Amino acid sequence: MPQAVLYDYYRSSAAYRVRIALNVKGIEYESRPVNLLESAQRSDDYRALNPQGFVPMLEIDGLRLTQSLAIMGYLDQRFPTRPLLPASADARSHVLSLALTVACDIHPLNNLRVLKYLKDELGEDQEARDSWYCHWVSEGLAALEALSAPRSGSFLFGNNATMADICLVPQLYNARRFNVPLDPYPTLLRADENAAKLEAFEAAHPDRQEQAQ
Ligand SMILES: N[C@@H](CCC(=O)N[C@@H](CS)C(=O)NCC(=O)O)C(=O)O
Repeated sequence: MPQAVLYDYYRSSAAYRVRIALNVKGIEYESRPVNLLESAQRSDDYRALNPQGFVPMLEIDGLRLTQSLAIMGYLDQRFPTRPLLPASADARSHVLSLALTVACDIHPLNNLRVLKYLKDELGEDQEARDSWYCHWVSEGLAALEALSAPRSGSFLFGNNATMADICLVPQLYNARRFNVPLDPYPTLLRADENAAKLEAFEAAHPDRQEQAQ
């Protein structure tokens, strides 16, 4: 097994994705906390490693990998057992489109730096910021529900957890923190409930991380 170091923050949903993927692959790793609330991601030391100033970043195989979906793609190719994506071109494209709906269309609008900009630069109050969050997350989750429902099973695609569920679970964790109503999304809730029964997902939960203690 390779030595792996994850630059991590327990409540970062992008880092949470990578924790799940590492667990699915059975890769032990050292979690190296980057405290986002203290802006450690913007420190010169961290930016020297990752100029974008984001977590997650994974050091593995002598490489320094960034972007959670690219990291998961690397892990999937390098450790093909327990695949994160289906084999057929059709199913693979479908699962990736679900994962990207979360990672590209929902998550970036609600990132810490965006919420901070609304507050610090545009002077938006808590109510306006919560409304922004709720609007974009709800719109995105509604799209994800509609896209995933026809081919869903216990999980977003069929009966095995995939990269789509790995993106979904952290996003729902985040949505609950902001009290976004989730009842309109039965497919998403079913997948989330089934994923919570899997050790790989459970062990990656923010509450289970040392930083949460
Ligand atoms: N597209 C990136 C997003 C990474 C990202 O947005 N990370 C957030 C935490 S979830 C972050 O580091 N934010 C720092 C900031 O907003 O200043 C990925 O999937 O890895």
